[in-house]
Amino acid sequence: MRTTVGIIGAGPAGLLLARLLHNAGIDSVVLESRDRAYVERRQRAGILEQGTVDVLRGAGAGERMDREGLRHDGIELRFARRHRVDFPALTGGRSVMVYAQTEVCKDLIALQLKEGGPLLFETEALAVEGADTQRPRVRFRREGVEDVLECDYVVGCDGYWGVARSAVPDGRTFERTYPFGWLGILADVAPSHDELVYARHDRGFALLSMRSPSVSRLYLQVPADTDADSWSDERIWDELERRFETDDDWSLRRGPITQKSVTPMRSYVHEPMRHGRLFLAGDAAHIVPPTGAKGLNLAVGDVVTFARALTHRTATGSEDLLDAYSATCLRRVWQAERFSYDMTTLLHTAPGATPFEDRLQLARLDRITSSRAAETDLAEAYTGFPIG
Ligand code: FAS
Ligand code: PHB
Repeated sequence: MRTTVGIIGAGPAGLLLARLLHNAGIDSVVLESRDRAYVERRQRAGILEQGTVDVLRGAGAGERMDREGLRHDGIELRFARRHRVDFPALTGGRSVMVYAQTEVCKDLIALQLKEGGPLLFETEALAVEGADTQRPRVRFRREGVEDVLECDYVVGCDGYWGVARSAVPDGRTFERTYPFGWLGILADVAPSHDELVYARHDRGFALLSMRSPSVSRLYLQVPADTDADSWSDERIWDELERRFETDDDWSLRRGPITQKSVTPMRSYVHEPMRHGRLFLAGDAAHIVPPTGAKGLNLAVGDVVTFARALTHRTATGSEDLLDAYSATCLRRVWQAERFSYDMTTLLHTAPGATPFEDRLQLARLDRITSSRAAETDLAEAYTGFPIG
């Protein structure tokens, strides 16, 4: 098999890249180890930055998002008091969209199968070979048979556990793991608030998010080694109620929990994001804790940067933007790592934290909610750093 761009992984990074290349008239083949149903059902991100919304619209993949997505102009920070952060007022009009990663993937898969290049599910990439040659190859297994995909470029969009990163020699990694995780639930109940609520509480962090006007998505900070099934539904609702408690008449609606799982928390960056004709994008190169809602949006930034660079090379013969790919992406990645780390340490109670550290957290929250400059910094970061 031969193509211009071999894409490993059909998560949001791989699927959007195939779409952007298709729109630029550049061939690609996507290899995905799981089946379609799994990829479309895998619960992950829920918030799209303004920039991501613009990219999906520009790629012709925004129709259902605009019909079913929920535009949000703010979030609430809740800590002993309630404070709304007004995004458009602080950022000159920017907002975010509540539209789940599952739905973004469904839309891109449907488009790819309708008008894009080959998208091969249940096809596992085994290795990337010859990345430092003009003809990199992806060795893969499909229906038990090994084969090779010959390419001009390979883009590893295969997530943190994928194979592409191991084909980048002498990389440097930067990592921070957190002694807690998120117990996340999906519940068939109307969200108890019309915007996301980030709650800092002495008992731990809690997040109220949503998937639609009838489906809530909520998260609780729990010890990293927590087994989701060890928490009864009642205990989850009781704990959420305590962490979101206010001194006004706000109340949390309860409903049937349809899914629960624990997500570990990690900050991770691999440098460089390129080796020869192999490029890394998304979680294959970097992981952020979900507190800043940046994971999916960073992946979008990487593939937009790659598609622009290859389109530029195809049109002009210049490798400049391809050569700048890693540095361009890493500048944005480190800003998102910083913001996600700040939000995580601001809102989670670390085991063994001293009363002094608790006071510092509250002082930081007091500063953000009483200084326009500090609040603007958060609003700009949350609605998204510029791509490329
Ligand atoms: P993905 O991991 O989404 O996709 C990689 C794809 O590559 C997968 O489909 C995988 O099956 C495939 N693959 C792997 N190895 C392969 C191989 N050898 N051959 C072929 N295919 C292969 N972000 C938020 O903002 N909010 C959240 O609440 C949130 N929750 C998350 C929960 C979890 C458990 C995880 C892991 C991440 C979460 N994230 C969240 C971050 C998430 O949104 C990621 O940033 C996003 O999925 C990154 O997209 P991709 O880079 O495309 O990687
Ligand atoms: C989600 O809706 O899944 C979500 C929203 C905001 C976050 C993390 C997750 O910061």
